[in-house]
Amino acid sequence: MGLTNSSVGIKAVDSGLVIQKQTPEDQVVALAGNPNVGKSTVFNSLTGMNQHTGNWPGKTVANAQGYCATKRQSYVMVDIPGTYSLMAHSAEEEVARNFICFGAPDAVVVVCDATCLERNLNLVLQTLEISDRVVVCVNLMDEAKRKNIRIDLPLLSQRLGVPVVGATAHKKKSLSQLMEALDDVVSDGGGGTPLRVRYPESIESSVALLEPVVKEKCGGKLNSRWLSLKLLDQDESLIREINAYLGTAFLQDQELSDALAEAKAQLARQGVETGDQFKDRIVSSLVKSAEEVCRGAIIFENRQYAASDRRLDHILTSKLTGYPVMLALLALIFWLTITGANYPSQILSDGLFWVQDRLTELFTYLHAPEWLHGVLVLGVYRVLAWVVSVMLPPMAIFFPLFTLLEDAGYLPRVAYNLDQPFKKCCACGKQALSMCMGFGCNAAGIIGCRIIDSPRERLLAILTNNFVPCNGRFPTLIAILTMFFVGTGGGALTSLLSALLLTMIIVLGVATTFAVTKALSKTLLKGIPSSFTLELPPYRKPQIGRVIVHSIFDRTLFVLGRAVSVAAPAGLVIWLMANIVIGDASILRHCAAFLDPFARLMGLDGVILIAFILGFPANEIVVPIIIMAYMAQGSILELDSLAQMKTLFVENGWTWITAVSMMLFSLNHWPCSTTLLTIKKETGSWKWTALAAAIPTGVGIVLCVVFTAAARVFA
Ligand SMILES: Nc1nc2c(ncn2[C@@H]2O[C@H](COP(=O)(O)OP(=O)(O)OP(=O)(O)O)[C@@H](O)[C@H]2O)c(=O)[nH]1
Ligand SMILES: [Mg+2]
Repeated sequence: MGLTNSSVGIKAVDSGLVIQKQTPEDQVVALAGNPNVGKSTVFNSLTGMNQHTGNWPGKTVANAQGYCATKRQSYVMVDIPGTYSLMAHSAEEEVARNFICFGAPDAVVVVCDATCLERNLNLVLQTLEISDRVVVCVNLMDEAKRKNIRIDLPLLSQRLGVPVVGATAHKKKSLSQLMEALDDVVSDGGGGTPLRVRYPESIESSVALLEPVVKEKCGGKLNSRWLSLKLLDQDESLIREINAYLGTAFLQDQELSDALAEAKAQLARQGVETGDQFKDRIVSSLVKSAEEVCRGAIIFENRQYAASDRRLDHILTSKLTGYPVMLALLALIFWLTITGANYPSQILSDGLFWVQDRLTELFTYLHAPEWLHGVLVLGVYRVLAWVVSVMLPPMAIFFPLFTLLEDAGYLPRVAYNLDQPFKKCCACGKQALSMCMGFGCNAAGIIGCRIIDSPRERLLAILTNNFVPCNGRFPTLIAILTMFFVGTGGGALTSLLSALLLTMIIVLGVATTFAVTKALSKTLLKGIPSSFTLELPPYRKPQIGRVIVHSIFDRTLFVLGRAVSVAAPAGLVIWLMANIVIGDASILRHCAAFLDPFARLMGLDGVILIAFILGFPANEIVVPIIIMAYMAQGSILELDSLAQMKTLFVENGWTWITAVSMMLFSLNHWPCSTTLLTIKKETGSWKWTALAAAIPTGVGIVLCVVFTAAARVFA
């Protein structure tokens, strides 16, 4: 599509990884493989780390390292992005290729999908061209068994000349064979003679001509046969990397240039053009070799195994049912979240506010000064208590549910459904995936945009990611919806209404994403959409136990940690602002009064607007700030239920118009500081970062002003 990274001012993705060994004896092992075969799951099982996993291709976009050891050897494992081939096409494929080719790993584990092994062998065969120290890990053996696929691992190992082991990645025990094979490979090279693909005679003879010179010039730093093939292949980005790796003098060497010209001339004489024709022959030889390796070693006892997947796909992605099912699932998740969160929220809030009373008693007993009680208990503690009791339960329910859908393989179906509308906006269907990741955290969504190959489309996705609310904003939306539109009485019916309204808000967010994407691609980021093929991976049974444990312990604890690190200091600052009086009012009041006239135009008030501004470090603290500001001058001193919160808001002049405007602005305003820093990192440009803040803020202001004006006319 003609736009380069530099023409839209977006930074190319670099792997950003410097391998750090714990001891000099550590062996560096690359975990390579096609997308979505379980590399990160193997990595997590071996290292105890928590790389993002889920059932769709393209989650890992940058290298990550972790450590593990056997009785014989210690390792640095490197989890790299998935790639179908070492002839990289996209940014994250380049990251993978560069690490395998130039990262000098001591060994490479190629993780394969047992249910489509033949296709995975393409990468195995290409890796064998670079390194002898390879172990093939046939993962997803449980899925293969379920689908009645029998695999003769010893026969495959014999044919490939390297160890081939089976695994079921999330069962750590099943990885013991892999580690044994790895120990052998790093200690004595594995013992076998790795299979080398034979290419057509025309190519082989040119390689034979070039290889001796290449061998002499590259000083043994790279495999000379592979390097000769790549020089003939003329893959520009790879040649740039080779040049950088070997030093610029390498390609300028006269003898090498002459030999290369001669080899190309010989190819031409044999009727093979360099470029596409050359590549095609290479690829078809690889495919043929993979076929030969698999012949008789893989037996499909039931070819019909995919039929139920196809039936389900028909329901989830067809024109008639795709969208309704998508909306229904979204509403169901919200309903379960809202209903399920009610009780723990109430229990937590009762408990935490009971502790607040005891703390107050303690301060009184100790005759502590009133301001100290104010700062610590009414400031720091109360904001924390609010964040924990109101924010935590919905997140602890929403995350596992969302992750279960992701693990089962639903996300790529969403991308498939939304591909057409995104194309109509001249964007990429994969934007649906980064958008879904934004539900959890916009910063994560922005990093996820790396799966989009075209820099223009990646930028579109980055600039619009903020239109889906992250988990810092969900609970705010739920609380306001419940207070003002559904009623705080609780019960299944009220939560159903909340869930439906929340679904509508999300649909509005998605619609805004489309509108802004389209506007940008007609103006600042003009271009034609690139075509992409997103694979629909097979449905897999989600790891329910692991998902729940992971969500509760990691994500929830992460949120708690963030609450302590952001909400507590914010509580302190806000309490001070609300209680230090200058002239006739507190600092907070002065600031709020200054912003008030503008905020009123948007249907808000000065306090709400200042809460959004002070909530820049984390969206979670916006509502606590509002509460604190109102309470500093209000009559209510206890606040342990949504009903009381509503009373407080109404006392401060809130109407349904304020509530809607607040939700609109919560959905559409600047991203939090973490997200903006991530945007700066990913785009390498302050200009795009500023735009990423300006666009949603502009949209939010316009929506709020228009809505308020209209509502006041009709109300
Ligand atoms: N049933 C089963 N599921 C597995 C196994 N290994 C991985 N999975 C699931 O397969 C999905 C993909 O796993 P990941 O580890 O994210 O795959 P990846 O190769 O790192 O994917 P990318 O980073 O996107 O290339 C996840 O939903 C895993 O839970 C396995 O052995 N059996
Ligand atoms: Mg991964």
